[in-house]
Amino acid sequence: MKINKIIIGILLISSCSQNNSVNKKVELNIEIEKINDTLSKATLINLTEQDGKEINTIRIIEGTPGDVKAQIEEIKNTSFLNQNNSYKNLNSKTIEILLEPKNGSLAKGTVRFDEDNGLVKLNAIFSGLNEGIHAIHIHEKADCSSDDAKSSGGHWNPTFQSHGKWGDVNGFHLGDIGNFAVNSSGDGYMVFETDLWCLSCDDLNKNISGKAIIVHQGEDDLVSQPSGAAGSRISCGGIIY
Ligand SMILES: [Cu+2]
Ligand SMILES: [Zn+2]
Repeated sequence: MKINKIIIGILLISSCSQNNSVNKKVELNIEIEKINDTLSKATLINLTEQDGKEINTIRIIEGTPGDVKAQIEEIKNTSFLNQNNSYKNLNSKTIEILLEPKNGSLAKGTVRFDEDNGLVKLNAIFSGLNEGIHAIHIHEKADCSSDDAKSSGGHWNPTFQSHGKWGDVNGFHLGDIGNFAVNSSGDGYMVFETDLWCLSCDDLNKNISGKAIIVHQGEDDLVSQPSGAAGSRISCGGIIY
């Protein structure tokens, strides 16, 4: 019997935990084998890491190719939503992270990063915010565990510049993405791209993996030090690639 084995991908979910354990890591490896024209088999190996301990669970799914695919999709979606934070596709260097409300807010968001040819694109949508202008930054640590999100540290600033407007000749933090507008329904979006970032590369001055996206209650004035006087942190998500 001929078996075509295809490794379709790895799902990595990293969660800024809301309980005591920090940086819980979940990695889901999926292998799909075509047993014959009507039967497929998927092996799911789920690696979780909590408080330094690694736990492996293995699950086998067999059925028609359609069934197997549907079940995998469901598992991926459930993991993604429940574990709340990131989805990684190894092939396309894409990561999608969910921002969780902080400081008693209802502010949520989904931020997607795509890296291609040295360019990182950010596409983000937000909901549950107050109408108006809100700051968005990359902060130093992918740790959203505290209620005020201060666990994520200050602005990510590997090049030791002053806070400022992105691209300013007098300097700016590499986390100074800027501001976005929110409409009367509480929704907003942000599109941004730069070649000054990378997803999980060796250049510490570019690597945004391990940092956090923070959305603020107020507007970044692009001048005040050290962080633009943007007010409290209302939404947070760890960038774990
Ligand atoms: Cu900030
Ligand atoms: Zn800054």
